[in-house]
Amino acid sequence: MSGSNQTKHWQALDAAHHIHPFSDTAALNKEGVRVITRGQGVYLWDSEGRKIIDGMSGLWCVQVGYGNAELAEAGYEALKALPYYNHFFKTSNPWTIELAAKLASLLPDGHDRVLFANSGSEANDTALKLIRYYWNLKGRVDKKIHLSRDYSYHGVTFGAASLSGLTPMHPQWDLPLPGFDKVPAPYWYGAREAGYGDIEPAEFGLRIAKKLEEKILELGADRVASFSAEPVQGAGGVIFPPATYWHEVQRICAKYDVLLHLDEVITGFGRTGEWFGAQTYRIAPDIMTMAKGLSSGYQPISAISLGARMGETILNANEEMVHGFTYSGHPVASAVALKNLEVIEKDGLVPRVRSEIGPYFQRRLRETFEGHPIVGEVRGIGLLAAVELVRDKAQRRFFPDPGTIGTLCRNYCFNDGLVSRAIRDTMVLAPPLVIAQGEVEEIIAKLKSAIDRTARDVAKA
Ligand code: PXG
Repeated sequence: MSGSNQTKHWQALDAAHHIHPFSDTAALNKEGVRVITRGQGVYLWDSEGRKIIDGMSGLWCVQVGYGNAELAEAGYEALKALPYYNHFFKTSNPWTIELAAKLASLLPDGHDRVLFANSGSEANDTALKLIRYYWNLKGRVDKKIHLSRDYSYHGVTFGAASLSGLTPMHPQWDLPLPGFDKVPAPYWYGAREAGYGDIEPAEFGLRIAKKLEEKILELGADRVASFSAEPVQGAGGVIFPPATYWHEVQRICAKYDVLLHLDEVITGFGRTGEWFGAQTYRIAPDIMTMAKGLSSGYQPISAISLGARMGETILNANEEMVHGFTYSGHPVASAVALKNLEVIEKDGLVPRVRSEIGPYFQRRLRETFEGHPIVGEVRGIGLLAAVELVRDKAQRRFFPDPGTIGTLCRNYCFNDGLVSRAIRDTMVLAPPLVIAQGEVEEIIAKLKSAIDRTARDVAKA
């Protein structure tokens, strides 16, 4: 079959049999999907042979880039030796044991114990269950409410979607479940439109943290089990908290005995220039969840780590913990994740993001876009960045009908061979940690061309 006929064949089969996540599949079927067949480094190729630069590391996960032979070989070796076994029957396997120990050496102080699952959503549901279990073991059986933030993304299973603050995730499924409540996000750029006036970031950080305290007092501290948050909010718009925020949030959680659950699914494994966002923002969580970059997305695997307080309580419960998946600590996924952590360490990817490519990426984005007439803000840290498109730069006013302009710009990027994400009207980048300077320049040039074309369309409208 010729390339083009092959593509049409796959598109027809996909349209006939495959329902896509977060898509209007019927509308997509009319357009035809793009079939991705190969990846190497920061590049992808589709079935028509078109080369695409991936500014998103897949879905914020391919830390070491595509086509890493060491990870592939580690997976193959484990597949040959032990393609499957579980941890239920008083058993373990070498790869999962080594992975747990390696993680414990990298995680924040006190996080010596981990459980495994297969996705970020499963990790977050597991975390919610462990939080409930902890309070039940402590006899604090009224502590049942899980707090989280507007614009947060924690996954799609019943618990994780209930925890998520992106409201479009709820109505189709009658969510959130009872026992979930939200507080505002520390989204400083949106503060003026949200009615906070001309507030400085430091003051805004404290004001938003105070909203958490007010919510705890409103519900009653004896009923609030936990506060869940991403160190930097990813899928909700790449929202970086003001410098004052995390210190105050931790003071409040400690004061009212509310467990702090940190969702490091996007921020983990070098994205912000430290192993974890917890280190970048000096956060000491009670429980942490991670996925994505744990295996660079090469295998589905996630983890939940317990700080000393939860770890000791749960370990000393003297009863069976009735939880676990068939694939918890899968040998092949563990082998690949372990090799991934070794590669990140051996190739110095975390210090590279902290002091070389991260600062370069951030500086070039600011130089290129800060003066642009439709760019309101360029924000970022490490290899995570957002370029917010706005109608009125001086007044920090957004475009009407959020998402329209962002989608237009995203389509220009895509047609020009750049994968970027539009979240409402914010263009988002999170490239692989192995990206070279020349590749950063390629992403920036393509994004600039897309934003210029978007600005021309806006001017014409
Ligand atoms: N927590 C965070 C912070 C995430 O970003 C999850 C949990 C859930 O992980 P799983 O593995 O269950 O998908 C995520 C996932 C997007 C996008 O469009 C983001 C995610 C997933 C899919 C799409 O930005 N993040």
